[in-house]
Amino acid sequence: AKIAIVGMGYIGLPTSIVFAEAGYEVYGYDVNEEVINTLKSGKIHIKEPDLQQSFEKVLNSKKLIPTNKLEKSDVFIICVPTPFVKKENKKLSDITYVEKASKEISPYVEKGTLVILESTVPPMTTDEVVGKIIESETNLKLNEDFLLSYCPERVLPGRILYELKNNDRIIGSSSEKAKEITKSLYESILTSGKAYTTDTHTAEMCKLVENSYRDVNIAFANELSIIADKIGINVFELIELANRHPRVNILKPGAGVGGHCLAVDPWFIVEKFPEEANIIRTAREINDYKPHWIVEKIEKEIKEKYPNSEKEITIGILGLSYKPNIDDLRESPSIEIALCLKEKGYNVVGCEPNVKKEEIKGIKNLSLDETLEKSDYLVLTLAHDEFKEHINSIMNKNVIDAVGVIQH
Ligand code: SAJ
Repeated sequence: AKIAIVGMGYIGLPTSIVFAEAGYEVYGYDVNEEVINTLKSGKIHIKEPDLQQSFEKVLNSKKLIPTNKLEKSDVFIICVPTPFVKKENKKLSDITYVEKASKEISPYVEKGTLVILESTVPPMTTDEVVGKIIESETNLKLNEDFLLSYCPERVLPGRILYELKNNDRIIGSSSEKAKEITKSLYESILTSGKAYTTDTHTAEMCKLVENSYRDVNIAFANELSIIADKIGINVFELIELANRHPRVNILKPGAGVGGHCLAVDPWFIVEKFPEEANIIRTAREINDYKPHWIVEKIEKEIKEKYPNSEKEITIGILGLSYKPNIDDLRESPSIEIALCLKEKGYNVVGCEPNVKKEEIKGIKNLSLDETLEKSDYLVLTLAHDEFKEHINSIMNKNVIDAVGVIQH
């Protein structure tokens, strides 16, 4: 069968590779000509372990064909990004790319074509938006003429190829036939993972619920960290001890929650159900507040310690990415802390060993040694391996440990 994958990003490209490896004739489509030219020249444009090698194989065997022209295909898989727009303190989904992709494929959708949406979307987008667009562009009827499924991606960057083959997949559709075909399609790329089918709305919610579940649980830990600080006890010790109970498993508090998933997806539920999604919204607010709480705490400590020269001191932020040992800076709470302190007039330097750039968002990115030398005050925002290895030199300074690396 012929498969066209729409969007050659972090999800679309690896997905095309695994379908090509499974023997399908795969067309990797993107509107961005530069991306397609890079791929045609044999190079991938994203950073992910083992991807280049696997890509070369399927490109050379002509199983995967990068293209910026769509054509007829048995299956279309939409893997375009869903950005967000900030409104007040909320984040609203922007499904323009999903809508555009639906329009773009419509001229090639025929009787019997299967369309699969993988992008993260608010509930009631698959049939109600994608389905409707294709219906109105083609005069074909959803389920009677063409088929449509939702099959959200669930992979962790850094482990994409492994997780594409080994994570279970959830497939939602309003047609039994679509469920069946989509299931066998994904089963052909799964090794230990299994494919489960359900209705469309359950599958859409499933993706959002997974990330909201984690976000809510981290918010609980972050709330505890603020309460523990008021009492004057160590939250990491508190959680370690509470987790000794057989049915308690509290996650780790930190500098806040970053990345393009946990810090965004829960808002897609709140957006549709503002009256009902209270825990989900509050969790987002707590996690978004955490970096600001850390800023308030540093300010207070510095004012007490250096009453006359507070703005002359330099604060070093240890870790600028969004989680340990990665180079991804999206929605990073550490950057929020750095920028906030800078705006308040402090000298701020950063240390992000996973990003080889001299400056990150206007913050100087120094080596650990330089940061230790220059800073009067440190905020340990991430448990990067390099920081753990040098924890003794870090402890010699005034330091706020937001992630519990320093043993209690
Ligand atoms: N964090 C904490 N405390 C913890 C765990 C995490 O503060 O105990 C913070 C991290 O430092 C980071 C943020 O949460 O700032 C998110 O990190 P993460 O490792 O929890 O998740 P992501 O955003 O890298 O990837 C998530 C994954 N979802 C789940 O684990 C439910 C991944 O499987 C999804 O595919 C991905 O979102 C996605 O694309 O949606």
